[in-house]
Amino acid sequence: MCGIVGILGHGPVADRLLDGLKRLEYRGYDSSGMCTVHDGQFDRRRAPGKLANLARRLAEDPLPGDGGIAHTRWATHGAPTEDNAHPHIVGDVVLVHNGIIENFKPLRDELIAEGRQFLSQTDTEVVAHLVDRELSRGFKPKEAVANVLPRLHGAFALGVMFKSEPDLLIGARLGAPLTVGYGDGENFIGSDALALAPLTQRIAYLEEGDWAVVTRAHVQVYDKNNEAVERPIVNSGASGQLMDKGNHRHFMQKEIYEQPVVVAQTLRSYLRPLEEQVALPDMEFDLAGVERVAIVACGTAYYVGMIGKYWIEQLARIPVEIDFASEFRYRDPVFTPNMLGVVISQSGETADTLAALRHMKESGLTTGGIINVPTSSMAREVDLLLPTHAGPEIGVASTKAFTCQLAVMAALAVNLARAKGKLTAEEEREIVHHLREVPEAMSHALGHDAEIEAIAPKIAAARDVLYLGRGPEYPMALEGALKLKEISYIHAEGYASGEMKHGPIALIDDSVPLIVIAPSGPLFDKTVSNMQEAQARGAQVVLISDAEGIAQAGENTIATIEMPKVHPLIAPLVYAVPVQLLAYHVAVFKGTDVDQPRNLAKSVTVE
Ligand code: HGA
Repeated sequence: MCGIVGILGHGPVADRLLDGLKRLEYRGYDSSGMCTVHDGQFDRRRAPGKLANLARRLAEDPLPGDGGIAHTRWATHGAPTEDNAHPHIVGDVVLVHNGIIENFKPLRDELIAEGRQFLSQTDTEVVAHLVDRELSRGFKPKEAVANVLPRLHGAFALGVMFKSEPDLLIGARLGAPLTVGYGDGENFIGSDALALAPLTQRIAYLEEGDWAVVTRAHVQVYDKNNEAVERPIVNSGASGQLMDKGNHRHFMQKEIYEQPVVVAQTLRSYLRPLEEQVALPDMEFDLAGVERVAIVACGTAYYVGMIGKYWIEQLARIPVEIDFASEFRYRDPVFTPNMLGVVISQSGETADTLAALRHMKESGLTTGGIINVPTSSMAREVDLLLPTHAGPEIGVASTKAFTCQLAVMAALAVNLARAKGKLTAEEEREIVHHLREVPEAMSHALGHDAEIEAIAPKIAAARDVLYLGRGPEYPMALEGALKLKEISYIHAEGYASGEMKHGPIALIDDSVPLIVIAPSGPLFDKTVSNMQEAQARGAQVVLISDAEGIAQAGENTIATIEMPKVHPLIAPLVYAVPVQLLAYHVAVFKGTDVDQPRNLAKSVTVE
């Protein structure tokens, strides 16, 4: 979600700022802007919509200056118009912001009462006014920012520059990520290391409450108490190449196709082939003592948590509760002794999940995190980091991060089961064997791409689509519905197949496609009965199953998608592939913006 880049450079910076914004594009945004400081002036270009609009404006009216800040905005306060786009200029101050200033209303009222005029509907503009007010009270830029930061409630990453001090760039973070990049006589700030990759590999990650005073020659970081602190400068290892789609039409398609490789990569770090065991990174606590697990996540990652509940309860016999991160704190959950808190997040920055993690830590829970970005806030704050190795995920709709999270969740479930004495060595060997089959089974599933593409037009015409599944395939049904909603804008719902007759069956007629996810196995017959109840009422069924299941129940469907026969434990990883491909092809058929669907952001850094 939204991105910040700031450069104090030698020579013009507009092209490099634009390149940095392109690298942050994957996060989702709905307007963008850039401002440089030169010859004692601010010079700004902003544009609603895609970065191409800003690029066009810059081409028509180039932006000189060797220092500046730039921003992609995902609107939270005020429509995505040019006036609301960042950077915001007030007097001597220009500012970009990611996050939400929760107390902006009283601050705005206070400033308006003093006669200040606002030019946007954003919460952000109050910050620019507050800093400007400190300047007009005689404070120097650095003191002005230091005075303002404690007044801001909520979450923010900020970049601030000053007309009167062109060699000064101040960055600050609280609840939203920000990094400082160290160059050769140039320095930078950016939302992540990817944004800065072509500029520098030398990165310092700001900690919560930190702010950094950056000049071309020097960087000084202060903590939330305004004490000067050192933050380690690390080699980011981020590629300077612009992410490319290879031979694929969209990043989402590329990422769906990468799954056999990245899931294998992820599993490799959790499987010990010689011992035929599943292992976790070293940890300072004993999983044998875990008596309850609380899983917290949002969106697609939440469905990983739901599948994790099936696996952990079944294998380790430990009760698991699962919450949407945005609900977790507010329902005032009951924590019991020896509870393990687990967060799941691709970016490791999702604001709700991060807040939930902190709540668990403050409540004394030991925490683990299944996270894709190892340098993220969550990765740094959990007691036990369980990394996924999906590589950067650019498509806004999560695909490969989802299946890698499932792979890690399986490893966690098996480790808990072993620690609790619920799994024999033989049983674990068998699970290792099945987990090692996943990449090949996923490749097999990808082999059905053309058939799935051929089904897409039948789904694309629908107004509503239902997905059904039972057991761990129920969360898969939810995930299928979410994928379709996200990228094709078709209303879709996932249901536990047995729940159909308790309500949604009323929706069924021959205009509502029903996608049934039903590998053959212990739950198959029951799911098929539910499917047939719907067929009796005209439902147009697409059955996703294996050869055995299709032979048994594939009649009277509008299409079947055949998956390899796999062990129930790994079925969610394999069945994710057709579910993703179906959503993808429907979206392509409809001509939507697959990689950056409307209104969505990749890493949701506001609560
Ligand atoms: N709240 C601010 C910034 C939102 C954001 O993080 N954008 O990416 C606004 O609405 O402008």
